[in-house]
Amino acid sequence: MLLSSLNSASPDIGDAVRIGDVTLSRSDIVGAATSVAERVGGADRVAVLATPTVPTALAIAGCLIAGVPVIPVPADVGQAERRHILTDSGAQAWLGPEPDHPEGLPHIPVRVHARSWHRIPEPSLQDTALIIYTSGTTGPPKGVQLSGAAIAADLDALAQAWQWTADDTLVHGLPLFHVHGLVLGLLGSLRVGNRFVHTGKPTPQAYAQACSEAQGSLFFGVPTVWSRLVADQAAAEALRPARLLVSGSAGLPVPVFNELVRLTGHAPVERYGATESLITLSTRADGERRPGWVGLPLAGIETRLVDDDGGPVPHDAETIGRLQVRGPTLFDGYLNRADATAEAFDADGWYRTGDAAVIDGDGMHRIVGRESVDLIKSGGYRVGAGEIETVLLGHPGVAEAAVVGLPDDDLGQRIVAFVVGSGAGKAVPQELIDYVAKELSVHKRPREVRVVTELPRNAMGKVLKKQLLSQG
Ligand code: MLC
Ligand code: AMP
Repeated sequence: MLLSSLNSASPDIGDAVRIGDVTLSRSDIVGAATSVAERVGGADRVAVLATPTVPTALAIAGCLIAGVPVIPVPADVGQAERRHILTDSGAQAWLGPEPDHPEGLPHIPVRVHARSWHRIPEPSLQDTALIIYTSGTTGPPKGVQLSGAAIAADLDALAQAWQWTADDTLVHGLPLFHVHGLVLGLLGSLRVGNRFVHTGKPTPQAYAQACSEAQGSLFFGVPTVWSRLVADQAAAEALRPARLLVSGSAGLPVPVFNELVRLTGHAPVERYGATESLITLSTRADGERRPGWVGLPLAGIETRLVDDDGGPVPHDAETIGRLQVRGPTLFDGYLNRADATAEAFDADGWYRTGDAAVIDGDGMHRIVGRESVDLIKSGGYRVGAGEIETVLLGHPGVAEAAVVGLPDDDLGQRIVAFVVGSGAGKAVPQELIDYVAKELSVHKRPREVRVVTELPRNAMGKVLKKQLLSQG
């Protein structure tokens, strides 16, 4: 059973899940999620507008109990991205939080106070549990199909690496539509059986409060969350009683690591992964936590570094190679995209992560960058330059567009669009930012638009993005 703490043998606890100011006991979750499962049991696929709320948690838990694949839709999704996700996934209904724009699909509300105690036959763990949409370098986001078995294997390996037990209280304020907040945070808690607190937003004050008032022990954050925390000395010091701080989704800057040690007394655990592979590398609760390094493979995971010709790369902590991973946590392909799936794997089942890394003689890994400049990580969100460029080109004021991620102290990378205006309309930076926020997701909006007279191009007409990056 994927959400094993929801089995009938588990003791009840009064505050198993707290999201915002709503608290549910374990029996509340079992009863309400089973009621959801009974109502959606016949569906092939449903979408959930994944706001950080109790209806989202119950909708997703209910689908997992029923064996109905669920598509978590970003809470801040815009219209073009929403239409793409719904059409591509074939979702039959919205379950849980009501969308402003249902796009013609029926909406099934979650009844938070409904209770059912029926035993529903357990779905096979081999079946697709979640389809999470994630950006590539070009084109619209792709649906990553994750089985219950992959999720279970990952959560069990993480529990081992972090000494994560039912005695923990896990705290985070991350979105519930990506791996970090949803799979690790919410589903991890429902598997391990620990208390789960979602703070709504991942602010320093909310984390400090959850540590003192809810006795939070295990805290998750993307690097932006940790850098904002260390900028607030009182909030950071309030995390001293915690057991473990975990960072992931993007590289944690070494100065932030050092400030966390100084202010909270905790050397953070850093872990690495992707939607397609789930988390594959981590430092350990009982092992070395080295600033700038993401640790060792989790139980059951193999990694390797290859050069441009596919040959081996020495593990000397210096020679950079392309990182590939293999193991039970990998996805089952992109939905409707056999071409992209074939490109992602080699013949022996190694997943090409697209990240460049080094490995030292002890097997410790350091991520040094991405192979493509067109995949941007901003605030821990993965954003494809191509999808933003396509949207910008659909605006009447834009003739040409090139999007890059420039270094940013707060967000890691800041999405910057260089545009050439067209005669047909006017390219007004704020208007273009709002346009992207409305079409894609609010978090994919460029933070800055620079209107230029021409884009640097090579003789073939290809935009020289490295030249744009140097204008950071
Ligand atoms: C601003 N806003 C706009 C807007 N400009 N709204 C509409 N149109 C515009 N033009 C509003 C937003 O709606 C929001 O409102 C507010 O401004 C701030 O939004 P933001 O700028 O996006 O928030 P910010 O504070 O910068 O967010 C930082 C952050 C966030 C760290 C909280 O980036 C975040 O949650 N990141 C986590 C990403 C994550 O979980 N990634 C994991 C991927 S899985 P309001 O008031 O409604 O908020 C993965 C695997 C792994 O990577 O390894 O983990
Ligand atoms: P996503 O699919 O959103 O999970 O993004 C996956 C990508 O995030 C990876 O391919 C990496 O580029 C990046 N990533 C995740 N964790 C880390 C980390 N700890 N350090 C550096 N990059 C990371």
